[in-house]
Amino acid sequence: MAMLNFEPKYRVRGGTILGGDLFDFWVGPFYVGFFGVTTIFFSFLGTALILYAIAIGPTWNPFILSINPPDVSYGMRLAPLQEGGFWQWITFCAIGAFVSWALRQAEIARKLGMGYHVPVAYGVAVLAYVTLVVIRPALLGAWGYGFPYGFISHLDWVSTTGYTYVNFHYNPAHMIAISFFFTNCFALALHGSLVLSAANPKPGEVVKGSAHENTFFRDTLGWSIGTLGIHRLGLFLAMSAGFWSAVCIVISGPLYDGSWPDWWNWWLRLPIWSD
Ligand code: 07D
Ligand code: 07D
Repeated sequence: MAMLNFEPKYRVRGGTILGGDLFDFWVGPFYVGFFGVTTIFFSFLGTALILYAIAIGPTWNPFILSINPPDVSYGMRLAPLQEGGFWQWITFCAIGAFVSWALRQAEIARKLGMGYHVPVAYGVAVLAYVTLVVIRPALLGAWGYGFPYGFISHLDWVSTTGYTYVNFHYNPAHMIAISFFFTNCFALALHGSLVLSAANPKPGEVVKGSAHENTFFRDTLGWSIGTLGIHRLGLFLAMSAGFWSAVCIVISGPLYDGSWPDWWNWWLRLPIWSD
């Protein structure tokens, strides 16, 4: 596998988090490392379990197949494989693979002397997943509250869970999460379009840089967030979207199990306008 010209300089052994120099090597362009090995282990085992569970199940139809969590009557106990046990072991492997992947990112960042921004950002997605399949089910007392693994069945779960609280749009943390998702999309559209407009001109025209980009925004709005600033903002918006998503679902049930529209009655009861 050909190396890019800067790679030999950076691909040096040492600085691992775990495993010393045992797996401190590269296969083609991929760094292996201890956590690369655990990622492969958990993802292969998890995928094999998914395929086996589907194979002995009723259908391969992607619109119907679903690997379901155990019935709530099992509480937090282990269930037989075909009654939710597959879901439990697949969840175990998924968390093993996602955490291994985050640690592999951290190890590579450490070896290169970089910040840990990437694993921290990815960690928020993992937190959202763990909230859905471990933290909230544990707080409610049963694995059965986790979401099923199927293309359509997990959408049904979102819908059913949403309607359990009458109208999920009234969940204030859901509002905050959605606003962060929308703002994140808006920021990336502005950033992507700005960089392309400056750095990717028509053939024969001069490539422009951050001076042009900053001037564009200062001319338009009177202020530019700057080249580093836009990336800080993007990271903040994206992590906040995932974080508030985890909050919106973990409070639904464990903290508040009424109807979300009713939750807003405190607003109507404020002394300023209520008799
Ligand atoms: C583009 C990065 C690439 C990742 C992709 C996903 C798999 C699953 C499954 C063999 C943005 C790869 C998919 C490896 C293979 C089997 C059984 C990320 C990008 C392309 N969902 N969801 C999808 C997952 C939840 C919801 C699509 C995963 C929650 C809604 C895909 C998880 C809730 C809609 C998918 C997860 C929820 C989807 C596209 C985990 C709230 C859609 C995903 C591990 C978060 C959309 C048919 C995408 C769709 C969709 C995967 C969790 C809601 C199959 C892996 C329970 C409302 N989800 N999802 O582009 O078309 O993500 O569904 O938590 O409308 Mg989902
Ligand atoms: C959980 C994914 C983690 C993924 C990981 C990586 C692989 C490997 C390999 C590609 C969090 C997986 C990687 C498998 C792939 C290769 C090679 C991401 C996760 C670790 N909602 N709602 C949200 C909106 C309604 C409801 C979140 C909008 C209805 C419930 C977000 C609308 C009702 C839940 C959101 C809307 C309802 C949510 C999802 C509009 C249904 C949740 C994003 C416009 C009737 C979920 C933590 C997220 C949540 C959630 C948006 C409508 C119910 C803020 C825009 C009114 C029950 N909704 N929603 O969390 O918060 O991503 O989950 O109508 O549980 Mg909602």
